[in-house]
Amino acid sequence: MIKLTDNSEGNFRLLNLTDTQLTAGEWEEGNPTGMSFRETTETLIERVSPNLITISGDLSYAGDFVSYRKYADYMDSFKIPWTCCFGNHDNQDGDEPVRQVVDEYMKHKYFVFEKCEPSLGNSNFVILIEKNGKSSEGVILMDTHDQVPYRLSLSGQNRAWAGLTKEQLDWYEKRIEELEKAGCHDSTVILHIPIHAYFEAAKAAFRTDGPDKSMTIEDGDSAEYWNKGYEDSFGVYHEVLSGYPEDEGALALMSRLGNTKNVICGHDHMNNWAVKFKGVRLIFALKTGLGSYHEPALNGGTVFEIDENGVKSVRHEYVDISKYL
Ligand SMILES: [Mn+2]
Repeated sequence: MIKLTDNSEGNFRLLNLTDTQLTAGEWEEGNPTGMSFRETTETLIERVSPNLITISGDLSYAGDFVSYRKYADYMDSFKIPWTCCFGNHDNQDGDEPVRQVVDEYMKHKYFVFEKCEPSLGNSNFVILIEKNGKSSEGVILMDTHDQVPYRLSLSGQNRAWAGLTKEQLDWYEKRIEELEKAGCHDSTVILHIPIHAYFEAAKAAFRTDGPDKSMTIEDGDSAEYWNKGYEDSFGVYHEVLSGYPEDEGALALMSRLGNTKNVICGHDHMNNWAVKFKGVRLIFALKTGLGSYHEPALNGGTVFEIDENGVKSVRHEYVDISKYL
């Protein structure tokens, strides 16, 4: 467990970025995709003054070492602790290229990371935030891998998006025990591919049976848009959910242990809804920059305000990058 200490008066702010998917060429001067990412990141850092920046996967594409190195040099230049979990694109060529990236990143002064048992994947670790002498928040990063073989489904596919394994859920349970022992009763899980409960949460909170392209950000902010009991949700649902097709049991475990109150994932670039479901707020991170497929209005980052007792609030911070379109 890594500890981050903050003794300032205000909140500890965690800024999450996601699905930047930058190639080496997009880091070149004048490239609009790279510039949209940099302007978004710099605007958010100035606006939010984060104490920690997390990236919920898909930084680049496996094997694009030039891009990964430029990324780390860039993030380190802000002199703010930063970290990431890996997404399906980071993992798409197996473990070896990801491990090379980790070794390179660990040479960077502000990169916060702890290697894990290799069978769990490449990014499973905990950051404990200590605020004014109190263990206030556990930030648990977990690796959701890439794809796994899956029985032939009706759609004719024999692969599915991967998710958390049984071994990772056992690991998670032990980490929660450690957090509780340290006096920390609030945690946030950061991963790339949504856990299965997102499917159930969408069914419960939305009136539509699937994505609603006509839904606006303002609709999401309005209590009337949501089903009864889900009025404090926000964000939009513009894309069919993609995750492991069966329940891995993650939400049941989180609910039973009662420590994790927030889960944030990336992966779907055009969903950024946040729905509190069975005691846990399930959040799709707001995408950062124009890398890969995107909806230009859905750009920015997600901010967690944290005090001595854990996460007080979560919001998306939108940044206008229409000039790069
Ligand atoms: Mn992605």
